[in-house]
Amino acid sequence: MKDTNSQTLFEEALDRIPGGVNSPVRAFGSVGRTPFFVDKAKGPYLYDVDGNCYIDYVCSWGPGILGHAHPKVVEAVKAISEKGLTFGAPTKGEVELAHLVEDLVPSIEMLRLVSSGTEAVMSAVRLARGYTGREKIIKFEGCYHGHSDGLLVKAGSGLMTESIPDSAGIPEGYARTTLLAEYNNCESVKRLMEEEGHDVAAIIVEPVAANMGVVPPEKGFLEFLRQITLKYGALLIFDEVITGFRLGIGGAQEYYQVRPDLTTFGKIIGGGMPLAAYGGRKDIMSCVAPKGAVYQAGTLSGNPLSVAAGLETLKILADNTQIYTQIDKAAGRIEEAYQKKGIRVNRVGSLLNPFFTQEPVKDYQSAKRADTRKFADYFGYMLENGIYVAPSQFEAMFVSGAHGEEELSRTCRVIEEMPEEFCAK
Ligand code: KE4
Repeated sequence: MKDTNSQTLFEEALDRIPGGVNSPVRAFGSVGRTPFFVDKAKGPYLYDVDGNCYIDYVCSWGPGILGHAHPKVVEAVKAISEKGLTFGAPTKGEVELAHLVEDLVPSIEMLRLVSSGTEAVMSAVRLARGYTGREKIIKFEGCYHGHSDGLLVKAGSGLMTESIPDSAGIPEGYARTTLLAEYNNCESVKRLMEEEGHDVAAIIVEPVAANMGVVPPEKGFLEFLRQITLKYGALLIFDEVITGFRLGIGGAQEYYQVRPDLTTFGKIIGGGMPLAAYGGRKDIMSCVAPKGAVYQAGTLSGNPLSVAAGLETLKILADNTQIYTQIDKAAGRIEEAYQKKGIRVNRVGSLLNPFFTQEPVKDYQSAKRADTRKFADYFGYMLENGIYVAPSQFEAMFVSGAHGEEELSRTCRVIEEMPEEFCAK
C-alpha cells in the first residue's frame, strides 16, 4: 500500500471500489471535494490519516449518540469478542436486547434483529404484504428507507444528493406496487387511498424525514396517517432507523405520541455495530418464519458483538435520559448560530440541518430548491475550520452527548464568522 494520506488512498480506492467508497454519501461528490480517510475517532472528534482533527456532526450518520468509542461500549464488545465472534445460534444477549427494546418502546411486542436498516425495512414491508395479503405500499418522495428494490423510488439521501431520483436496475413492477405521496401533504395520501386503499398493505414513513435534509412532520400529519391506515385496514410502518432512540428513549412515536403497527430501527440500536431490527404487534410479527409464513433470515442476525454494543448503548441512554435534554439544548445553540446568520434551519431535538434557501422546507420539492452550490461552499468552509458536517444538503446533523462546551462554542463561533457570501440571501 502506498503512503497513507487521504489523497493517495482515495486514488487507490477509485481503482478498486466503485467511486472509491463503500457507500455513495461518503464520496463528497456533491460538495466538489474528495473524502478524507478516517484514522480514529474519540468522543466528538474524528481524526483523519493526515493528522487533521474535526468536530464530528455526522456521527456515522446517526449511531454515535454517545460519541465515538465510548469506553463502556468498547469494553462490552472487547469482552464478548473473547468468547467468539459469531455462532449462528441463539445467545442470551439477543433475548436481553429484545426485552429491553420492548420495555423502552411500548408498540414493540415482538422484535426481529437483522444487520442493516435496509434489511429491517425490506423485511417489514414483506411482512406487511404477507400479513395483509395486499401488494401496494405508499412511501413519500424524499424519504429514504435503505436500498431494497421497492423502496428506491424517488428516495432521498444519496439518491437526492446525486440527483438520481430512481435507481437503475429496479424492475418495472416495483414502480407499480410502490405508490408515491408528498410528505406533509395529507391530501396526496387521501387521493391514493381512495383509489388504491383496498390494495395498500402499508404506508411507510420517516416520522421525521431526515434524508432530504431534516423535515419535521407538520401538526396532525402523523396522526392523519394513523387514522387513514386504520380506516383502510393498511398497516402504518414508522421507519425509525434515524429517529429511534434519537428523539428520546422511545423515539419519534413517543415524541409525537403516535403508535405505528410496525417500526424499523437501525444505527443507535447497534451502538455503531452492524445491527438493526423490525418489530411491532405480536399478531403481525407472529407471521414471520419460522413461526409464520413470511420468510426472513440472516447469518449474522443478532451477532453477539453487535448485540453487546447495542445493549450497552441503550442501557446507558435508558439510565441517563437527561442526555436527551442535553443534546436538545446543544442543538438549539447551533440552530441559533445559523439563524443569526440568516440561514434557515429545520430541527427536531438533536437532529438538525441548515437549508440554503429562502423558503420554508416542508417536503421534497421545497428541499430540492435549496442552493446546493452554496451548501458546497458552506461545507468547505466548515471543514477547513475543523467542523465536519454531512457532505450533502440532503442529510442531517447529529449532536451527541460527547459534544461539550468547548466543541459547541467553537462550532457557534465558526458559524458566526462565516463569510457573508456563503449565507447571503
Ligand atoms: P442502512 O441500510 O444504511 O443501515 O439503513 C438504511 C436506512 C433506512 N432508513 C432510514 C430512515 C435511513 O436514514 C437509512 C440510512 N441512512 C443513510 C443516511 N441518511 C445511511 C448513510 C449511507 O447510506 O451511507
